[in-house]
Amino acid sequence: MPSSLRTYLQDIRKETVKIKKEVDPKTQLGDLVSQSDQPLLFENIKGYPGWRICDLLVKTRKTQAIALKTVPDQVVPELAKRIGKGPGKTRMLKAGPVKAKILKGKEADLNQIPFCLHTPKDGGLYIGSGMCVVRDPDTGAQNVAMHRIHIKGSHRAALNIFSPHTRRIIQKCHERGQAAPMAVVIGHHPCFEIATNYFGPHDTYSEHELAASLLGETVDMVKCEMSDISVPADAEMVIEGEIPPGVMEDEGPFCEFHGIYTAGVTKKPALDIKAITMREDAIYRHLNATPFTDHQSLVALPGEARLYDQLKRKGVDVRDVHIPAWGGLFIVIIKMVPQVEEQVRDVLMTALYSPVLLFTKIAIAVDEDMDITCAEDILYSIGVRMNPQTDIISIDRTVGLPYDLSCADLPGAPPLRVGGKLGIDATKPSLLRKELRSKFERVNPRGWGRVFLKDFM
Ligand SMILES: [Mn+2]
Repeated sequence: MPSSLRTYLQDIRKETVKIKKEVDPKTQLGDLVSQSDQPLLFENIKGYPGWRICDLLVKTRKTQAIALKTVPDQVVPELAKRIGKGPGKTRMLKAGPVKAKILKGKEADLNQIPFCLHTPKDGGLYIGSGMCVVRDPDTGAQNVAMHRIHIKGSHRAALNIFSPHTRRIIQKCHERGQAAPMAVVIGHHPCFEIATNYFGPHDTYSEHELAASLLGETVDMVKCEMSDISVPADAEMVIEGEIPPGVMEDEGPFCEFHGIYTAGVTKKPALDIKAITMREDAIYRHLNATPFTDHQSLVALPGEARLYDQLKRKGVDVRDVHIPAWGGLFIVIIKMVPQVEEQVRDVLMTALYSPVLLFTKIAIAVDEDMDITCAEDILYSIGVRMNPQTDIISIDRTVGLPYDLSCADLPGAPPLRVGGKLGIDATKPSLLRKELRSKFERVNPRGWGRVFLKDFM
């Protein structure tokens, strides 16, 4: 059976909390999602009989490991290896599960899908989980990226397009005076969502072929109803539309990845809905855009893997890389064994200016005995192993990140800001200073790793 959202929900069934009580997608669901670490499956959606909604599919290393069929501390090395393989195989089929229902024209009404309100001050209902596919009119190459989609009516939405790849393709269509077709794929195996958040170069293949590499299987594709775009056959649903040249809609406000509203209401390209295809009993994959949800982990994962790869290539004994949701995506943590002290400073500088990361302001290096996903271990390392006199790199007056409201506007040059960078070496003394290094070994209690409280309860 090909991998899909359904095979994945089966894989994570022991981790998943099933909610049978009725939940209102407009007033309750967003809040409930923000309260869980475990995957959630809502089975009773107010106003949408028969629908199910899932979220938090890859919030933790545990579920990410299930998605990639590995163990939690190998998620990043394994993902780096698979991205490094490049494209996998896809094949075109005539039909697939996503074509069980085909709705066109008036029937392609967005109101029938249980879209959710993410936060109370959002400008309206939003799709956060849409994998938006466009096709280059010159080369036929496809690009896939996630953009937030503001529902503006039964057949209209507004798009906030972050991906330069997608923007270029839409512009090409518009320069010819044509509308740009777009297919919004919702709900598939998380490997598709991880691949969709990859933003590195991929001139000869699309993110769907990258997903095939992450999955290690051939991905089945089908043609769209209203355009030449091809989409994964085993997705839950596809919303087909087109972006007409010069038509704009009010978009926002919407909660950003770092948990604040930054942009307010702005004019963004409109998406006119032409068709919806879906499975007979489609499950809506929601992606709540609040802090500490899949919103951050999906953006972080490809960057974590690519920085790991970049450091490995420089000869660093790097063990893991993490961009924690609880750092607003502005902090990157590197787990490594330092050969010499100076190497850590090089690693911190590399991380702070790495082209594979989107938002880095602070880089922290910790040693191989720390749990990189545990905030307590990170703070322990900073508290016990870092000397502020020698272990900090602070660079002031650099260009700040556009979304970082802690940095002042650069007058006359918005959205640029005046910012800075911070590197923290919280590793133990390097391998060169063996004796001193051994003094920093954390003391564990007797029986550590052998006796477990749960066995005594
Ligand atoms: Mn791309």
